[in-house]
Amino acid sequence: MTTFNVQRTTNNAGIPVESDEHSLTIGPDGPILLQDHYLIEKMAQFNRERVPERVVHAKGSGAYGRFEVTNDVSRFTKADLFQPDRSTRMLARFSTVAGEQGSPDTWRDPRGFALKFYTEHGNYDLVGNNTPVFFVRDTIKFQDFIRSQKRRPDNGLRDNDMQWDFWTLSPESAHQVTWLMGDRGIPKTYRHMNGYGSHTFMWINAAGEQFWIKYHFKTDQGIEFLTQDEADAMAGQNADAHRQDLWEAIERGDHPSWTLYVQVMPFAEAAGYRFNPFDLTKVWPHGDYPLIEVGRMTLDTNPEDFFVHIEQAAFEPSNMVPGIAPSPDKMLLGRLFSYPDTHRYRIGPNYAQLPPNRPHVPVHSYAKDGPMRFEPNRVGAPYAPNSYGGPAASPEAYGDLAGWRATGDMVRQPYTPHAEDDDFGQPGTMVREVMDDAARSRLVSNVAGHLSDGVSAPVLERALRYWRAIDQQVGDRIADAVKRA
Ligand code: HDE
Repeated sequence: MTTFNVQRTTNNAGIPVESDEHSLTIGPDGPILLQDHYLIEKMAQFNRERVPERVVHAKGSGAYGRFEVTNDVSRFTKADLFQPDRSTRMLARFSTVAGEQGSPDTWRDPRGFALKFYTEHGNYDLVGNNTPVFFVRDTIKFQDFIRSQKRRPDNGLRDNDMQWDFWTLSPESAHQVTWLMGDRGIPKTYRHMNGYGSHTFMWINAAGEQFWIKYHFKTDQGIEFLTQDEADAMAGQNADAHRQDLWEAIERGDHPSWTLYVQVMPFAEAAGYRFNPFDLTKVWPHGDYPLIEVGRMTLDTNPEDFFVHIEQAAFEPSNMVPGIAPSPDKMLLGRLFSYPDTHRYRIGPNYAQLPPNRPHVPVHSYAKDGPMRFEPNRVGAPYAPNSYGGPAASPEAYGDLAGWRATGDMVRQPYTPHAEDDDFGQPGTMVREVMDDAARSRLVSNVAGHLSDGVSAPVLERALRYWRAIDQQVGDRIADAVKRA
């Protein structure tokens, strides 16, 4: 019997292969034979190596880690992962939004901050960004917004005119655009940015009481950013700078961490609050709802295989566990459908069985069959209810209240107005009170640079009005800078 002291190549069926280097031919110079099934397997497999890239957030990086509770918030939620002393394994993926797989990590863009917690009650996915707000407040505008950020159909180029055209025709974008054009629009690395759940969510405690909450993950590495010039230079030098930074930090044992805080609004206060607390273009002032510490997330393990664990990772805001529920945010409600749908298309209907997506608790689902299914359906009978010991639902895990009360006619309308709903108030405050002089000057220069590059006269005029509505002075300075450019 032969004993091997090195591992031997096999084909995908585990059969030893004859050669890694030579195709099967008639004589050394003759034609290649169809019966070289190993060669054919290699070529066919290669042709199928790519799955479609994510339509947004295509370029990303990720790692596994843990989430540890440091403060007792059980009075607000019964969610398993937030109970005192719990430690839960998790996966994080950070990304840019508009760029493709190979695009530079340092393009100005929001960054995705997608988290999957493998809790005792199944997977909890919190699919946020590094900003607490978003460009639009109704799901039906998202596809148009993204098309204005992506490439033109005719020449395949990105186009500042499309971006400003959409933004200035959608004034609800002002808060997110101000954020994007400021220092936070290009983090120094993925480790040096905060993460936000962005939407308002509902928490439910063991007594069935409901709360509205917002998540804030504050980086323990400190917030740092790149200037436009630094980012432009880095895009040429190392398009994967952020991917490399995250990987190398974890490899050398410098595990990045974030402290999680929540803002909590008592359920009944939402109705009378001065602006709509479910509007994704608004933040809740910390003076009204202070940050309450919850725990710490630490990334400690790089993926063994980037494609398997990061490319095939499927985050879905609809993965909520008992103790956590949606709010009436129209963006969140749309996302509950969109993500599982994109996963079925991108990586197949059985995506939940893939290593990064499968829960760490047993699955007793009646779902069965479909392409690439590899877990047997083990529920006794393929239907419910059944008399053969199949699993039964757990209404007690959720309590009587499924959500909130809603009545009214079927309409297509904006949210009911609140006293302070205006689109320019919060970005104005950000420009005047959060930014210092230097940050304001960088904002002016970033916006002027963008507006001086391919924006048509009518769109430019609207953009200057938009900035003057955010802040008259900043708007005037942008107008001057554009004139000088
Ligand atoms: Fe996403 N978004 N999104 N998004 N999003 C996707 O799902 C979508 C929104 C976010 O690392 C897609 O798996 C709609 C807000 C992250 O794998 C897609 C709306 C926030 C990621 C999708 C939004 C996000 C995605 C594309 C409007 C922050 C990357 C691939 C209601 C709170 C996740 C995929 C990862 C990815 C749809 C708006 C964050 C198409 C319809 C707001 C971090 O399903």
